Amino acid sequence: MKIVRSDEHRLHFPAGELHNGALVRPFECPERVDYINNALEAAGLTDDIDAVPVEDELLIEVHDQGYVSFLRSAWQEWTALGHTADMIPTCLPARRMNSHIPEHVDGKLGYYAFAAESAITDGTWDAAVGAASLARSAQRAVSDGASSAFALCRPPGHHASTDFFGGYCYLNNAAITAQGFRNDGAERVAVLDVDFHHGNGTQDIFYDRSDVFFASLHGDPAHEFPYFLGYADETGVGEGQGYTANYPLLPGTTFDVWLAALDNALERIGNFGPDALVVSLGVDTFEADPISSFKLTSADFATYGRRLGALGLPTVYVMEGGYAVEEIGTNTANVLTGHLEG
Ligand code: 5XA
Ligand code: ZN
Repeated sequence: MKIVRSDEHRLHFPAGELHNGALVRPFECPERVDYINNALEAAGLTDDIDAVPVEDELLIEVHDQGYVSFLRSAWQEWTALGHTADMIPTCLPARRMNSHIPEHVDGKLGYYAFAAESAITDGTWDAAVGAASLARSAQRAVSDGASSAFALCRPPGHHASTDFFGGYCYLNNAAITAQGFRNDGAERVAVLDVDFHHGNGTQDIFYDRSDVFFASLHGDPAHEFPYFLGYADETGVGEGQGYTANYPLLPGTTFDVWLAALDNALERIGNFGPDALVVSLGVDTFEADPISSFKLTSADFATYGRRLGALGLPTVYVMEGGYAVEEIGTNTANVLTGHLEG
């Protein structure tokens, strides 16, 4: 399995995250990557390849041009006003309030956000493009013949849609991977999202398309972030009708229930017949994750990794969430080694 990683992620580390009404140290922190790197080393997953920069053309195939321009220049616009603290959106459009894009940077910040826990800092754009570049590089390696690759993306991406950020996500690395596969010749691509949280951004980006099948297993949005998308009755629209499959699962879900949902999703993916698979790999389904509620053990990650590997599809794993930092490496490496055994 090819591994793609870099240090650019360190450029992004907001001073605080709004969590349960308090400004706390962000759960999505740089040492997550350190723990994963250590575990990859211990597991012998060291077949590294160099990253190449993601093309602007691909970014704006997946994302809105105005949104990308905003992210690129947000920090400069903000600091030009004399602000020194991180950018946290405080005025977001509610129903019937988004017909105009404001000119003031604070207004644009709210317009392009859907959640307020995710700040923009000096290094956010460079780190986000760095993560997207890892995803694109992993996909290129697989399109060029590698059987599988892992992109150690940080910040994660699956909550970012065409034109909004939130849930620690700015650019949608999994969507960039899927679109990259399409551009490099794959007719059909499946995206499987196994993060604890619904991949609302990825779903939204491909919702009206029949060339990208999206399946997600996640905490029921009636009870869990991102609350407003990820319900079972969301199945696609227009050409995309039937190409989205959601498996909302109750808080406290154990591995047997989770695995039954996975098997159903894998059957749907098999019927779709993809040329490539993108896995949004969040390991916040772990029993000790501090912001999630599923009950998977470390051994369970290897079990389901074997199921994914047994599909025999060209596969790119894209890192998403996981906040039990001392176990994040083991859990991630377990999926990847499971895949290679599968
Ligand atoms: O997959 N998404 C996450 O892990 C981020 C959840 C943020 C909740 N405020
Ligand atoms: Zn998550």
